[in-house]
Amino acid sequence: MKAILLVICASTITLADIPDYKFPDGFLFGAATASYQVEGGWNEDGKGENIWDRGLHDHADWVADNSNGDIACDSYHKYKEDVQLLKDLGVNYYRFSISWSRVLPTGKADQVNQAGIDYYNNLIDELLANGIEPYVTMFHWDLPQPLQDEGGWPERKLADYFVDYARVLFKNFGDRVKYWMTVNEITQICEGGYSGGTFAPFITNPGVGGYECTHTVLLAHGRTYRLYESDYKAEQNGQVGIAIDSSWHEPNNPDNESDQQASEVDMQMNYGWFVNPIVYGNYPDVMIERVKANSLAEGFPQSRLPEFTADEQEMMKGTFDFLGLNHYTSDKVYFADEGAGDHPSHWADTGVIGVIDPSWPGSASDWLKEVPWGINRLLVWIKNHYDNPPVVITENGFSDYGQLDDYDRADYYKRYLYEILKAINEEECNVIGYTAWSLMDNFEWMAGYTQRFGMHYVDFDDPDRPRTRKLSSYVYNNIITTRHVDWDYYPDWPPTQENKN
Ligand code: PNW
Repeated sequence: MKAILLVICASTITLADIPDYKFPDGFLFGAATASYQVEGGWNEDGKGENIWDRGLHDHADWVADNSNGDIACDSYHKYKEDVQLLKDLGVNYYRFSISWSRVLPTGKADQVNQAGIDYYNNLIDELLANGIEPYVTMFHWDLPQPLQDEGGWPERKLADYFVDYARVLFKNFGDRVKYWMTVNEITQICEGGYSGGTFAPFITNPGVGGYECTHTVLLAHGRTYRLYESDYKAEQNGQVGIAIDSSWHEPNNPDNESDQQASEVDMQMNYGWFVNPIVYGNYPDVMIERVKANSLAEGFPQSRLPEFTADEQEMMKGTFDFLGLNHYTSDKVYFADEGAGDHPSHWADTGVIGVIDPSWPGSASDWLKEVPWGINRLLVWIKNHYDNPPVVITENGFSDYGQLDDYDRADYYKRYLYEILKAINEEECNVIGYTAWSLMDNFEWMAGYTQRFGMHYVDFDDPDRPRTRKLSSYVYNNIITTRHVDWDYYPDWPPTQENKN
C-alpha cells in the first residue's frame, strides 16, 4: 500500500486520475499449479518414473534445499482440499497439469494406468461439482524417463508418443475438459533441459539441443491440435492452446534505434521462435537468418535450426484457439558488440544483452523483478505481431519466503492486473483470462521450497501438509468478485473468525 502511494506521488498522479477500468463480461480468472510441483505420490499406484524423479533422486544436491517433489503438497491425496481452496478463492477455473507417467507409466500408450486415470477423473469431477472449470496442461516438464532413455525431445519420434498420449487424454477426459494446453513453456523444456542443462534431463548441448527439442515439441503441439480438430472437436467442442513464457524486452534506451531493433530481435528469438510457427507456420525470418549465418561462420555445413517442410508449415499454421502467456518480469536490452555468449548457443545467435534496472523491486527469485508496465507493452507487441489473437495469461506471480501477510504479492497482482486492464481498455488487446501462479506454495524446481509463489501457505515440515490462506488470496478474491482493482482493499489482518472467507 505504502509503495503504491509512493509511486503515485512520485509521478504526481493521484488515484482520482487513474481510470477505474472493469474486467469485461466473460473475462475469466483462475489459479495454476503443475503436477510435479504439487502432486507427490511419485511412485504410487503404478505411476512410472519421470525425468524429474530420476534427476533429483540422483542429484539431490543440485536443489537449493536438497528437496524434491516426491511428496510436495501431497495433492495426490489432498485434491479435495485444493478444490475447496479454489472455491473460497472464487476462481472460474483451475489450471493444473497431468503427469504423463501417472497415466502412461512407460510413456507409451500401450499401457494405460487405470489408477492414474481415476485420479484425474476424481479431480475433474470434484472441480465441476464445485463450479470450477478444469484448464488442463498436458505436459509441464515431467517427461517419462523411458522416453528420455530413447533420447528425449530432440528425437522426432517423441512427437508420435506425445500425440498418442494426447489421444488418451482426449478419450478419457475430453467429455468434461474443454480447455487444453499442450505444453508449458518450450523455452524452459528445451533451452533449460537440452541446451543449458539447468532443468531435467540436465543435458548440456548449447546451440543445438534446444533447437532440436523445440522443433519436436512444436510438431507435437501442431499435430495434437490437428488431432483434436479432426477427431474430437465436433463432439467435445473444446479449445486447444499452448502456454508460452515471455519476458518483455524493453529497449535499453527507448529513443535509440539500435536498442529498438535489439528489442525486436530479442522478442522474435525468444517468443516468435515458438509463436511464429503456430500462427504463421514457420520460424521468424530474422531467426532463420541469424542462426544460419552463425552456424556457417562456426563451420557447420548447414544451419543448426531445423527446417519445417512445406507440408509441416501448412500443418502448423493456425494451430491455436488461444495463446497462453506466462509472464513474470522484464529486462532492458541492447545489441552485444562481441556477441552475447559462447558459440554455438542461442544467446550468441540472439546477440542481445539483457540487463535489469536496479530500481525495479525484487522478489525472492533473483530473475523476478516487479515491472508491471512490461506486461502491457508485451500484450501490445503480441496484438501487433499476431493480429490480436485471443490471449489467456496462463501464469503470473511473485515469490517471497512464505509470510502470511504477503503484501508484496498482493500489490504485484494489483499492479499487473491493472496493466492488463489498461491493455484491454486502452489498446483493445484481446485478453480473455488471467491465471495467478500459484494456488499454493509448491516445489519451485531448483529453488526447492525456499522460494514461495503461493496464495496459500503450505507447511512442508508437517506430514499433513496443511494449507493456510495468505493475505493475497483475499485480495485476489476481491478483484475477482468486484471485477476491478480496488487499490484500497486489504483484508483485516490477521483474519478474524468471521471474515476468514
Ligand atoms: C514458470 N524466467 O517457469 C513455470 O511454468 C512454473 O512451473 C514455475 O514454478 C514458475 O514459472 C515460477 O518460476 C519460469 O526466468 C521460470 O523468466 C523462469 C522464468 C520464467 C518462467
